[in-house]
Amino acid sequence: MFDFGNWTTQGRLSYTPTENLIGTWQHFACVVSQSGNYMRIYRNGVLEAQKTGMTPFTPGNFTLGIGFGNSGPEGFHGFIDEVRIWNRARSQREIQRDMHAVLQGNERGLIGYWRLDEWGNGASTAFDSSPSSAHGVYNNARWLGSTAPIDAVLAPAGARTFTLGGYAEYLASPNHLSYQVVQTPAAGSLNLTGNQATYTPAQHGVYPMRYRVTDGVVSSHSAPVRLVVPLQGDVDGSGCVDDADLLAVLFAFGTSDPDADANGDGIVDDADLLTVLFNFGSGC
Ligand SMILES: [Ca+2]
Ligand SMILES: [Ca+2]
Repeated sequence: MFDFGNWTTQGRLSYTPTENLIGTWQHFACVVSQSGNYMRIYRNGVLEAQKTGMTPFTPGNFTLGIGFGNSGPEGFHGFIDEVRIWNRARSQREIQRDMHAVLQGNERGLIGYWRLDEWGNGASTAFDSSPSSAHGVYNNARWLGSTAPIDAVLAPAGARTFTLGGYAEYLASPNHLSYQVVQTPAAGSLNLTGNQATYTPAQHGVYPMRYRVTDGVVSSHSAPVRLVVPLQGDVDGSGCVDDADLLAVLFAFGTSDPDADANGDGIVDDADLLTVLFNFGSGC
C-alpha cells in the first residue's frame, strides 16, 4: 500500500502495487499537476495509479523526512537511494529517461536531490546536490553498497563530469581508493581524476564503460556505466529526427511541454524548431 499527497484533504492518491516488491529495487515517481488537475504514481516508469483532482501545496516551513516517521514505528523498513524532488509535473518520457541516470543537479525544476552516497558509520550529512542545498542529517542509518540500477549518465551537450561510486566501510574518504577504467567507451573521450570522471561525447548513442575500485589490496568487481548521448532534435525519442519531431514542436509551440522542448530550457520556441531543422534526417 502506497500513499502520497495531502493527508488532511482529498488531495491524496493511494494504490497497492500489482506485485510483491520485497527484495527488489523499485523506482517510484509521484506526480501532481495543478494545471492538469491530476495525481499520478509511476512505478519503474509505468503509470500504475492516477486520479483527477489534487490539492495545491501551500508552502511553509516543514521538516522533510526520508524514510522517517515522527514516531519510530512509521520509519521505512527497507533501503532508499536517489531521492529527487521537482517543482513541476514531469512527463512519463522524462521519468523513463532519468530513472536510471545520475543527475547533474542543475536540471530544470530540480529542487531537491539526495544521492545518499555518503556511506559509512561516520557519515552524518545527507547532501542535497540541487540548488536548494537542503542538506539533511542521517539518523540511525544502516548502509549497504547500493545495487540500485542507477548506472546511466546523460551527456546531452559538451563534456559531462560525474562521480564514480564505490566505498570501503573502513575508509573515511573515497579519495583513499583508486579508480580504474577497465572498459573505455567506444566513442568520445573519458578522463579520470580520482573518482571524478569527465566524458566528452563525439556522437549520439549509448556507450557502455566499466570501472573498478581498489584500496591497493582488494579490488571490486567492475561496475558498468552507460554513457547516453541523446540525438539532438529527436524530441519524441524515436532515434530519428523527422517530420514527427517537427510536428511535436509545432503543436507545442509556445508551451512548456517537456516532450517538445528540444533544448530543455523550459519553453518550446524558435530555438527548438531550429534544433530539429538543423538535425533533420539524423539517425534515420
Ligand atoms: Ca524522432
Ligand atoms: Ca526550448
